[in-house]
Amino acid sequence: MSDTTPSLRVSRRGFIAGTGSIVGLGLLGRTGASAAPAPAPIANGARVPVLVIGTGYGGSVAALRLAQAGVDVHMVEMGMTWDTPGSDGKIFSGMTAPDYRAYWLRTRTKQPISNFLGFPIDRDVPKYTGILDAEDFGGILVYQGRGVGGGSLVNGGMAVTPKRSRFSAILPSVNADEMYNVYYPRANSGLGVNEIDRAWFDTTDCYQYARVGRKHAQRSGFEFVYVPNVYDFNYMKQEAANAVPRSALNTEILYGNNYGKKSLQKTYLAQAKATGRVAISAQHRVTSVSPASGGGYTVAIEQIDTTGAVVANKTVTAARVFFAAGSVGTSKLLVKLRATGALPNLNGEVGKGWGDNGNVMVGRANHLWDPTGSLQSSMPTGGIDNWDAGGAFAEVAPLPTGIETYASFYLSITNTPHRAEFSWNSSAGRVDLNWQTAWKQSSIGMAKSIFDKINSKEGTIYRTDLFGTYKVWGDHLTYHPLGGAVLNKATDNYGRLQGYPGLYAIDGSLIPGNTSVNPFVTITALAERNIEKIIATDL
Ligand code: FAE
Repeated sequence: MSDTTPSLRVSRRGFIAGTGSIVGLGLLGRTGASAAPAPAPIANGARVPVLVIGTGYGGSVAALRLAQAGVDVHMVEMGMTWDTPGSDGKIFSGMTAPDYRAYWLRTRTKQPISNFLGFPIDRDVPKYTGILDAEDFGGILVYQGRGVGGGSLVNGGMAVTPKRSRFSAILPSVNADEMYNVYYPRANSGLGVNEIDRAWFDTTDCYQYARVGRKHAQRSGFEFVYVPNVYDFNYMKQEAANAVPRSALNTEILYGNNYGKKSLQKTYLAQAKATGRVAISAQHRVTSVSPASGGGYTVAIEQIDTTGAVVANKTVTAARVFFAAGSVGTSKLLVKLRATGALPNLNGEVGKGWGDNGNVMVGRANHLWDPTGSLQSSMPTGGIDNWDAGGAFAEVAPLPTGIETYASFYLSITNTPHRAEFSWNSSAGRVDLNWQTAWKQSSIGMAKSIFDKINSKEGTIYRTDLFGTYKVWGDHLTYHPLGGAVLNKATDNYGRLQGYPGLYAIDGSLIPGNTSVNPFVTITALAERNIEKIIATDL
C-alpha cells in the first residue's frame, strides 16, 4: 500500500468524488489531493467483457488469471480502496481505539469481544463506510471485510491447508489429487504464505501466549500444530527489535494492518493491476444482474459515498459476470435476483448449504504463575487439533490488550452439522437467514472436548467476562461464512451458475459450510482450479 502506486491516485479521486461526509473532507484537507490524473470509475452505459463483483479472494484470483489470459476485467467493490492515510498518517484505525474507519455503516462499534472484566467496551463512532462489517442476521452476527481486498484486509492471516484426509468431506465433488498437487500450492504461492521461525517462536515475548497455549494443549495430550500466515514474519521480527513501525505487535488486526500483512492488495490484486487489464471501481455496489436483450448481462450498480448514501446509479453490460461478493454477498444477490424475477431460472439450491464453519470463541483464566504476556502478536501461529476425536480445531488466539491478562483465548472451528438457508423476505425487501442460535450448542460441545480437559488438567476455569456478564462462550458470531451457492449443486462442478451461461460464483459461497480449518486458502485454491477450467473451456 505504497503512497506512490497508481491505485492510490485512482482511489483518492474516487474518494473525493464519492465523499459527502465531514469526516472525509477533513481527511482530504489534511492529506491533500493528488495532482496526477486518475482513471475514472466505471461509467454508466459501459460495456465490459468481464465484470467481477467483489475484490476478496475469489474475485482477485479470477481477475488475475483472466487478465493473464488476455481478458479485460472490471472489478466492482462496495467498500473503500484503503490506500489513503488519515490525519494520524495511518490508513487503518488502531484496535484499542476504533474510530470512523473501523466499522461498516454503524454508529456504535460491535466488537467480537464485547466486554472486559464484565464491562462493555463498545463505543460510538461516526457512520462511515469502514472496513469491518458486523452483519446481523438475527441469529448470528457475520463479520466480513469491506474494501478492495475483502476479508484479507481484516483477517488474522492464518493460511491453513486442510489435512488431506479431511478434504473429501469439505468438497466431495473435487479431485483431491489435483487440489493438493496443483491448486493448494498455487494458492499458497500466490498469497505469499510464510511460516514462523520456530526458534524465534520459542523465545520471543510476543508469542508467550501461544507457547502457553502449546504447553497446556500438549500436557492434556492434544496435538499442537503450527499454522502458516500471510503476515510477513521477517517484518514482525523487525517490529520486535523496534526497527520498523509496529502493526502485529501494536495490536492491529480487525480494523486493518498498517504494515506487515500481505493482504490481497499486495499479492493477487497487485499482480492483476500490473497486467494493465484490470480496473477496480471502489464504493460501487452491485444491486442487480439480469440477461441483456442483446446478449450478456445488464448489471445495476449504485455508487455510494462514505455515509453509504447513493450518489449515482449506473447500468453497465457485461458479457460475463463473476459473483465474488463473499458467501453472504453472493448468496444475498442470487437469492434476491431469483425471487424478484431478474434471474428466475437459478435453481433451488441457491441460498442453501450455508454454515458458520462452526466458529465459537472462549477464554480460560490461567494461574498467576502462567502469564500470557502483555505484548502479544495479533497474528495467530498455532492451533490445537482435536478434529478426529472431538470435532474441533482451536486456533490459539491472541488477546492483545497491552496488559497482562493471564488469559488464554481461542477461536474454535468445529464440525457442526447445521446448515442454514437464505430466503427472500418480500414484505421487508431483504434477504433473511434462518440460522438458529441453539445450533451453536453442538459447536460448544466440540470445543469443550478440548477445553474441559485442559481446564481439568491445569486446574483452571473459563473466563466469564469477555462476551457479557457471566457468559463463557462467544457463540453469537462467525468470521467464516461459507456456502449459499454450493459447488456442484447451485453451480456445476466449476462454479458455472445453473441456468445462465456466462454467470459464475467463485468465492466462499461455493463451499458447503465448513472447511475444518480457517477457510481462505481453500477459497483461493478452489478459485484457482475453477478459473483455469473456465478460461480453458468458456473463453
Ligand atoms: P470476501 O473476502 O468477503 O470478499 C467479498 C468482497 O465483496 C468484499 O470486499 C465485499 O465488500 C464485496 N461485496 C459484497 N457485496 C457486494 C456488492 N453487492 N457489490 C460490490 N461488492 C460487494 O469473499 N480466514 C482464514 O483463512 N484465516 C484467518 O485468519 C481468518 N481470519 C478472519 C478474521 C476476521 C475478522 C474475518 C472477518 C474473517 C477471517 N477469515 C479468515 C475469513 C476470510 O477472510 C474469508 O473466508 C474470506 O475473506 C472470504 O473470501 P471471499 O472471496 O469469499
